[in-house]
Amino acid sequence: MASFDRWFALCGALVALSACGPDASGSPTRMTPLTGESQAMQMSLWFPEPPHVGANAVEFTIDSAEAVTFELTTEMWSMGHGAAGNVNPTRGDDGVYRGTAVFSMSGDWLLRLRASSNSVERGVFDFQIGL
Ligand SMILES: [Cu+2]
Repeated sequence: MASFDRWFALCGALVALSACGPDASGSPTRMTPLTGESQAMQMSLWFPEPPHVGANAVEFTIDSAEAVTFELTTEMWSMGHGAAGNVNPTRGDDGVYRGTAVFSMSGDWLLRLRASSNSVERGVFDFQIGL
């Protein structure tokens, strides 16, 4: 379960985020949401499966009922590259946004979600992901 050890270490390094780890049901794949904050909007983000090298499903909710669009990018800033194949999240009928984040190698990544509504920038949510 080395991947879980790394996941918990990552959570410890995140600042001002809520508790990380499996939910109360003990499910090994559903993580307690992380929380990002940007201007007047709050985001709760989680990975249905522990983050890994390759394509990762990303899910989140926001506390806004208005139409918000998101651009999802991934960046390995230490090496100055991103990854191809990210899929911008779209909002499902259940209110949950779902997208895909690609991490093309192990190391530290930045997952960035840039929010806009009606072509007006609403803020940027950054999550540090260690693989
Ligand atoms: Cu790299």
